[in-house]
Amino acid sequence: MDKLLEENTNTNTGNAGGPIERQEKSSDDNHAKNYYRKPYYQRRRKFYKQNQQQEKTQFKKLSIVIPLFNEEESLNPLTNEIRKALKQLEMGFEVIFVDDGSTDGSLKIVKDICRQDKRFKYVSFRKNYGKSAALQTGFKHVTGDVVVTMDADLQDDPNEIPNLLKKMNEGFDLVSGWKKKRHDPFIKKQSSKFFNFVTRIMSGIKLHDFNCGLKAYRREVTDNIKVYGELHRYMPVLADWEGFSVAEIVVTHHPRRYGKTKFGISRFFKGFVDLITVIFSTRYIKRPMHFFGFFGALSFIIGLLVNGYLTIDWINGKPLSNRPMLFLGMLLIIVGVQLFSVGLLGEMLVKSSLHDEEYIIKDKG
Ligand SMILES: Nc1nc2c(ncn2[C@@H]2O[C@H](COP(=O)(O)OP(=O)(O)O)[C@@H](O)[C@H]2O)c(=O)[nH]1
Ligand SMILES: [Mg+2]
Repeated sequence: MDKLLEENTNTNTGNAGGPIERQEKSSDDNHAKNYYRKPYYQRRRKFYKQNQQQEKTQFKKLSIVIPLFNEEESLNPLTNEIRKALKQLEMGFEVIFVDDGSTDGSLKIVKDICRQDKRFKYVSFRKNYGKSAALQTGFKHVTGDVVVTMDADLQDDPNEIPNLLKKMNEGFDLVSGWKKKRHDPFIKKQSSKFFNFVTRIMSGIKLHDFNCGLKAYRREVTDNIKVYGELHRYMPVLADWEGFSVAEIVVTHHPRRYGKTKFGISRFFKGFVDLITVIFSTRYIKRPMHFFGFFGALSFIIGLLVNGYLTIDWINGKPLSNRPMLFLGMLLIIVGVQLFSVGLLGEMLVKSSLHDEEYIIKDKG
């Protein structure tokens, strides 16, 4: 709060007392006196409120993308909660439901909602393609300049949306929710902790909760990031590595009210394979030689040293017939050469398929 206060005063240099003093003097003298009789914390609150108002205007339109799969009971309450939560937000919004081949009555309910309120839209897949596909398709249809994603199962709270946007106003490109107090089964909470720990270590990004459904993105982020497979878990990683700034805020999380979870342990482990994909595709896709070349050369050199040592022994008269190390040396040399060749091939592929538009340009003069 202090920071906000400071910023506000700074923007009004040349006006010794800051914006409030100027405003009071120019209006009513009595009012000004009363104003300064108010306790300091109340003045601060007014200051803060003014600041909030200013902050709200940074974005023009909000797009909410909601991927859903068999969530028929949750959809109507969710719609009402969103409407209620966004009333206080003085900006236009749209909601895009992405129905992913639901087999219950979800699609019908979504259609009804969209018919009654034109701010709600939907996209429906013929079959189930997965949450990442749904998000990617939702992102393609957004028209706002800020995009929020949330789950359809009422576990994410739409009242957190203004808080996400407030954090975005600080200049971040992606703000992720952190379900600090999480209402899910024990096994899920623990496996998720492990998943977050590994992702944190491997990606180097210091987030507590990578896989929170509730996230806010600048439109530029959703336009530029391709999410497929099960990569929706790694949106902050993908964004960070494309140079976007990422932050996290604590959000409330509710227990599941209706239906059941779609993410069991099996889907969870698929996520780890995806982590390797993410790391490789973001870090090394443009320079495969750095990965394959490094390990190839390392393996080749160790193999060469092992076999060199054996050769010296052989020259000194020790027979090689009972030296299993020989196989190790040969293996390391062969694997080394192969890895190196894969790196070279990769490098050739990158060179022949490089397009300018793959780099995200922030600004042009
Ligand atoms: N589009 C789409 N959404 C899905 C799929 N699986 C789950 N979801 C949605 O993703 C959100 C989170 O799923 P949920 O099962 O609650 O996962 P959990 O919160 O991790 O237990 C909910 O809105 C689901 O409807 C899917 O295959 N496709
Ligand atoms: Mg859920």
